[in-house]
Amino acid sequence: MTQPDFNPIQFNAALTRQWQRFGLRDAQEMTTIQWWQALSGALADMLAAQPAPPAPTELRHVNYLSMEFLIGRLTGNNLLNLGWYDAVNEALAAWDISLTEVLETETDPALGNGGLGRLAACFLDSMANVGQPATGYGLNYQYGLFRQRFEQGAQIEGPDDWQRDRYPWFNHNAALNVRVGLGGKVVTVAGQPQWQPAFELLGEAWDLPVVGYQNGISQPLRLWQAKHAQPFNLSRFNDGDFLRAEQQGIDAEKLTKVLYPNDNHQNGKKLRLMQQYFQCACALADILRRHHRAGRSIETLADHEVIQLNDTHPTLAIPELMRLLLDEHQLSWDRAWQITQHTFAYTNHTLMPEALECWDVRLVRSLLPRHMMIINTLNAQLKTAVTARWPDDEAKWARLALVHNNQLRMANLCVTSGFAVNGVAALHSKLVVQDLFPEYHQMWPEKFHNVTNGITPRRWINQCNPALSALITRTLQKPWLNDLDALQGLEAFADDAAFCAEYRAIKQQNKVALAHWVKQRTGIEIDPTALFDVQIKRLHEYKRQHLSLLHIIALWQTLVTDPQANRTPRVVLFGAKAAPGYALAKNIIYAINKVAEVINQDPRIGDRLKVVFIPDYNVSVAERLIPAADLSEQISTAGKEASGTGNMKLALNGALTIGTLDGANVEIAEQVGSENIFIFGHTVEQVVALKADGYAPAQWRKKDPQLNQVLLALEDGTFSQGDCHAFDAMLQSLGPEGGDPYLVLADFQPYLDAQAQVEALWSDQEAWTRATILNTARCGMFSSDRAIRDYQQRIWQAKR
Ligand code: DL6
Repeated sequence: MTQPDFNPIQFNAALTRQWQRFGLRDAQEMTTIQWWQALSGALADMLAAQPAPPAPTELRHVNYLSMEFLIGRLTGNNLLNLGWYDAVNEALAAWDISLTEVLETETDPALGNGGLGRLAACFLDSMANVGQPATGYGLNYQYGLFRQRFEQGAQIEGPDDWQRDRYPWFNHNAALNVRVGLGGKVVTVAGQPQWQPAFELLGEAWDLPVVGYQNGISQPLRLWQAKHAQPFNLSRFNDGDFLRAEQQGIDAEKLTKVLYPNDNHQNGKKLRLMQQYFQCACALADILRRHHRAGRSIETLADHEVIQLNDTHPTLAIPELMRLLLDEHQLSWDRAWQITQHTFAYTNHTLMPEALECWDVRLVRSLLPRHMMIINTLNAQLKTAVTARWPDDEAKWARLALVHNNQLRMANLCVTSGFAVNGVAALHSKLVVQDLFPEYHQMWPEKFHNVTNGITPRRWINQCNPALSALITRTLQKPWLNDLDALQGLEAFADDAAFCAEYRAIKQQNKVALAHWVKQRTGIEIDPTALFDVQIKRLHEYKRQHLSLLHIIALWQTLVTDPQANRTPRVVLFGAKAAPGYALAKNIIYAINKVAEVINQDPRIGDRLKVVFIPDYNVSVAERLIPAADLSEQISTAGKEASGTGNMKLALNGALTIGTLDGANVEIAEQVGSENIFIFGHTVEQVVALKADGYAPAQWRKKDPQLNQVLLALEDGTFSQGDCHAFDAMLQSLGPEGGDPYLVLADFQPYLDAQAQVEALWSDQEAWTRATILNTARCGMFSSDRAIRDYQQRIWQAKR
């Protein structure tokens, strides 16, 4: 099916209804923000009225459960996917309104922390695009990820009240309300356990449309919002206890108020567990409702529905489905277990021990007593299987148990209960098997898969880099946004002087545009002819933003001591938020900002080196930085980054990667060719060996005078007005006390050598441009359409 054409009459009518709702007499009276509200509301209405194409019945419906969906701005993206961008641009021009300006006023829904949430958004886009029937299930957080600003270099967090004004893309359908119980006890009724919750909440469904690329498909991202189940506790109200009656409602609404701002770290808060269960219970109720509405028996659930768990955060959907099948549908244990096992699939997104979720059993039991009973039975069942296979091996059971030392291990529950487990890049999937679940792999080898992540080319090149997109379309003369492998056709132009000149000119325009924006946003002037060196991702020690900082200081010291040094002018741009409770990460941000202050004001340096930390990094900021980047920093310690997806976005847009053999960098290197990427550093095996030999960072410092000089400058107050303790947290982690767990010092010299290779290639602009074109041409496999097809073939639609 194709997307219906834009209908200007319908659009005008829908738009008129919008400005009339604002109480205005004419469209001309709208402010720019009102234009965005009205335009988005009108488009949402038009979409809702569009007939849905019939869903392919042979495909299982994918229910994508994720606590995070980092969707970014919707209006421009939806206009492009609908194919209505130009027509709306013209329609608005008739009112003398600039569509670009209107789109700039849009809030950026930050309902996620980073990679995991953004991946979920890319996957929804691709499922709509390839015609995979799907519903995304998440939470409608009233406050998204905190807003970040810097005060004297330090990160300060503020609330992100993103839907203070009505969010026009939401469609609320009260008919989808769900009741969710919590707490209470389990009683026996007619010999069967029955849960009597202590209280109930209401789940309201707030849908956002996910629009396929010009194919007429729109599927929901259904975000649940908690409300009190009754407006008041009427008996208390009648007793005159008005405030306490109101309180009941206020507490319920707390549940979906905020997104927990942690990435790769779990902090075990009760409210978070309540959020997780609330999301799962709402989603499960909705899935079963849809299944029954289609006139299907509960027995056939797994034939029609698959539930993909985006990491372990929605694990409670497993015991919830078991509870529904056992207690509400009276299925036998064995049948309920069989259906459950055929329904769930689990994606692992991290190997970091601190991110592997475990919950205190007492807490789980107090909130979900029936679920805990079910989990205990599953644990006993698993113990029988494990002890049959490894008799008398207590250590094995200690690793494999679902419940151990009063801790409920969510990943173990996911692997045991689902039909598939996957990692998110080839290396990561290998380590998932090797380091995380070797015994489970021995028990059920057929469950384990790799699906390398991907990114949607609709947002990550077509929307964010329209000039490059247009050049590609003109050059290839065939559709490529739905078939990213077609980019290979660009290889033939890598030596075509006219094409190279155009490609380079587009990068240059994007850099000039970014430089203007950086000046507006930070007051810092940057030279658009310098090499733009970009590191954008969450702030985490394993991602090693501080390794880049050490390189910056080394560069500055070289330029100061040898003003004639022939070094490439460079602008280093960072974008990153640190979890508010992660003191060390915040100290790294502080250190970067303080170093930047000194370097940017050093008259000896001028434009040869500038450092900019862009505040409040989010999807929209990424859309500006990525098309303008020359160098993409992907420098995590090998074995720590599950995949990365920023690496794919940057390579697709013609930035060359400097990176370790980690996550999807490995596959990027295979695709683009070793001569078009700068790989450095210790490999996974070397990291393991170094640590086994008793890695001592002090020795690395001692044998490397340049490294010592760099660290001394951080220690002696050079960058902190004489304060020798300003960067203690970061420096201690790199020294004997902290033990440098991410091998920053061991990778320092290899990183500097790789940076020297970057400069050498940069000095030959033709060779550089050729390499960047080959990166674009060879990134086809990183389309999330390919990732979704892999999920379909290997997991969701695989023969059972
Ligand atoms: O798979 C998406 C994304 C990967 O690209 C990153 O490498 C990985 O760090 C990230 N993982 C998380 C983990 N959060 N939890 N749990 O965000 O997933």
